[in-house]
Amino acid sequence: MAPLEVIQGDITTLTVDVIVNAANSSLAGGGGVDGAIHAAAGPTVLEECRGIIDQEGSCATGSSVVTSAGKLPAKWIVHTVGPIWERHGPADSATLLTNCYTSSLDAASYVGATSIAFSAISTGVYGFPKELAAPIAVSTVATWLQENLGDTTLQDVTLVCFDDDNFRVIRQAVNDLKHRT
Ligand code: AR6
Repeated sequence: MAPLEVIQGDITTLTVDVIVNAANSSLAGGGGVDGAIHAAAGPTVLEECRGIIDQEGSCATGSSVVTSAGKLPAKWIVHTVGPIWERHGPADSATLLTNCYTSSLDAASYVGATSIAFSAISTGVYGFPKELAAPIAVSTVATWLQENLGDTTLQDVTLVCFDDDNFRVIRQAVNDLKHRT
């Protein structure tokens, strides 16, 4: 199984094939990690996002699209649209967050990426409780890797935590998974 690593830091600085952005359904840019990624990547990425929206319409929650990464050290950005906790509620939010991780891994694998780094989707402005999002992120990635072993280019998956709380709960979720398997 590909190693699953947890680090604390700024996802825009990472030299990996794919970074995963916590986007919105109109791919219009925004605050949080989305704002940081677009600021560092430069205007070409936003232009690509506009082209995708013009062609395909707005992105469904849980889905992911790929663009180039502009001035970032990464090769591609996967933009995924996380659930809004207050709007979708606990059960649908859990399913939709699972879909975000799965569709991002599918997209990264499709373009032939060998490494991918995730931001903690929906755990900022979108209000998904971090302690509930962490085990979903970890178990979804672990399950996807098990199911796609031998069939994917992906070798390294990193969960990037910006804040201390996510770093704590995501490391805890990885430890819990290790003790269960
Ligand atoms: N590197 C890694 N993680 C980061 C960084 C960074 N540079 N900056 C923030 N985070 P959020 P959401 C973490 O709000 O909840 C945007 O406006 C942060 O600590 O960025 O999915 C979009 O346009 C948090 O844990 O994304 C959407 O409208 C995590 O990123 C909306 O916010 C996600 O927080 C999406 O909300």
